[in-house]
Amino acid sequence: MSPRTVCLGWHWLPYRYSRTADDVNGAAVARFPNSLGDLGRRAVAAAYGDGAVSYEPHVALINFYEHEAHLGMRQDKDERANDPIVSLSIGDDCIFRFGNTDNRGRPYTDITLRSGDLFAFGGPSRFAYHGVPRVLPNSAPRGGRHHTWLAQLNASRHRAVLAPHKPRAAAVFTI
Ligand SMILES: O=C(O)CCC(=O)C(=O)O
Repeated sequence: MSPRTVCLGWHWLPYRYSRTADDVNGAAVARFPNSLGDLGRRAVAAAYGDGAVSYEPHVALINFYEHEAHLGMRQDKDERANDPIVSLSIGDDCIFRFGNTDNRGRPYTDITLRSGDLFAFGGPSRFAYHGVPRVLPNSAPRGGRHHTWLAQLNASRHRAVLAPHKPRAAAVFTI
């Protein structure tokens, strides 16, 4: 079972973004809130230093995972910017699999993300394959896992040069 996704700012369809939810009901996408942009900037500044204050995310993908939901290994390549991704977890713990930039398999690192954890990844790790093999049911009081994924869409069209080695560790911290 896949997570259910709602987008803010831009709607993500596999392989592209649009301003309307074309594969759902054609409705205009809800505004991306400034507060999430601020949170993303603080996260990127904490992970990468002061140079990150120009971070300007434009889209949030909010995933809701039922207990059985999982997300296969993927690379986030549909943005036009190579700026970091910021992930915020609320609710049940999950196993987040953070892989390499070459393929869906090993080497990867399994990290337990808990409610309130922020995870930022950019630089040589920006195009690392990643996924959620499982949620740990009932590890939070209300069940299920909400997850918000922030990305910057509008910088240049250049892709990051992918590092041929295992990505450097990204930052995980709790708010
Ligand atoms: O839910 C997560 O922690 C990962 C979400 C994700 O990788 C995505 O939406 O592309």
